[in-house]
Amino acid sequence: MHRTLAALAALLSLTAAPSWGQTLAASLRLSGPAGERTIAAADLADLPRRTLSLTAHGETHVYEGPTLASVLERLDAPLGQRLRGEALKTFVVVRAADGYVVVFSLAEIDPAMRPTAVILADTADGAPLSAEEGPLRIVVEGDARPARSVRQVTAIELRAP
Ligand SMILES: Nc1nc2c(c(=O)[nH]1)N[C@H]1C(S)=C(S)[C@@H](COP(=O)(O)O)O[C@H]1N2
Ligand SMILES: [Mo]
Repeated sequence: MHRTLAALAALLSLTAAPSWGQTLAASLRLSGPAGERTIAAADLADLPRRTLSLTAHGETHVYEGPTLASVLERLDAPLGQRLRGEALKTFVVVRAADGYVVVFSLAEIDPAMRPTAVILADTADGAPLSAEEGPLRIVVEGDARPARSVRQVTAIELRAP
């Protein structure tokens, strides 16, 4: 390709790839007993947000995003007073673009059950997450190691054994 054309193509591909916060550059697959759906940035925008700091490999950053509990409410997860009896076997599978998978029990995530939060972060230190890390990252408060803080989240599944 002609050099000028190649430069123009590169510029166009850059401008055609807006970040998560701007348009539907990425989406999240949510599934539960009622079925599966894909949600976009706009669907997360009005959920209650929290900030959490996470230290990994000697670096600490402040992440912000909707609580995972509020995202799971969109799947009609049995939280709060509904999280009793049979509902306590419910678990949450978080999948990432690189094949990494982490499981939480719903009880670990419910703010009515545990004092520590789990968020689905879309920013770090006030800026959208990088492609290596986001556009969405789980951040778990209170873990001694950051291993469950899943980068590049692609899917969240609500399941029971
Ligand atoms: N998608 C994905 N998320 C992941 C991992 C991974 O391999 N893939 N590794 C985990 C582990 S073991 C650690 S220690 C932290 C590292 O976070 P950092 O990349 O911000 O340093 O990410 C966690 N989240
Ligand atoms: Mo790790």
